[in-house]
Amino acid sequence: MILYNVPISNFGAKVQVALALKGLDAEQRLPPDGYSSEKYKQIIPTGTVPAIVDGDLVLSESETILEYLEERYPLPALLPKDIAARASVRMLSRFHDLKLEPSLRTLFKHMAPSIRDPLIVSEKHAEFTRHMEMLIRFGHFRPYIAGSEITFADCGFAPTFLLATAMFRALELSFEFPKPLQIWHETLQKNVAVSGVLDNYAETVETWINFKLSQ
Ligand SMILES: N[C@@H](CCC(=O)N[C@@H](CS)C(=O)NCC(=O)O)C(=O)O
Repeated sequence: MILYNVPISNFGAKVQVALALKGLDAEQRLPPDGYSSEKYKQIIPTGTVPAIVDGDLVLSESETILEYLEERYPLPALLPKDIAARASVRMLSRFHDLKLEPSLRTLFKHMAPSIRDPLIVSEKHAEFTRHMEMLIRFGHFRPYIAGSEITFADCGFAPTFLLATAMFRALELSFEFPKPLQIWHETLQKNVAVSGVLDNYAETVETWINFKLSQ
């Protein structure tokens, strides 16, 4: 399997966490000429990362990739057996992709002080905080986001919170990690597969932020 990714992508890290949890190896490649390039679109039509190629299958969209990995490589399972619990995992994971993460993504282009718009920064920080509060209300955190077992709902949130913590610190904005999330984070760190991916990702994030702050 080939995983097309760029090291700073939190959606790429989400797929890496899922691969690590399943004990799967993928050859990691950078998109030729960068994502969105014509050359890359000849391989991955959406031009986005992350994307995988597994035999004849070409797949983009992190959530679809996780669903595919779960069906193709069912063990260890990252979805619970119970139908209602599976639905909760999917809902939480989509909440990450479609609600929480996009407020952070908007801030990527405001990390460089020279082109920062303080109004957008403060709006998106408030939006992210509201979504965090929402998550605390409907997440389970016993001890994972969706319940007692690690699931693919944990895969997206872990890199995004790491990124958010570093970005808000660099922007000198408050970002309180609520208690249930602190416990969740400590539990995840004890998982060697997850912490291996997150440690590498933390280094990439730090380098990226230092570069942005110098611009
Ligand atoms: N919904 C996508 C989002 C991935 C995403 O936004 N990737 C960015 C890089 S981090 C990208 O490929 N951007 C290029 C584009 O959207 O054309 C997923 O879950 O995989």
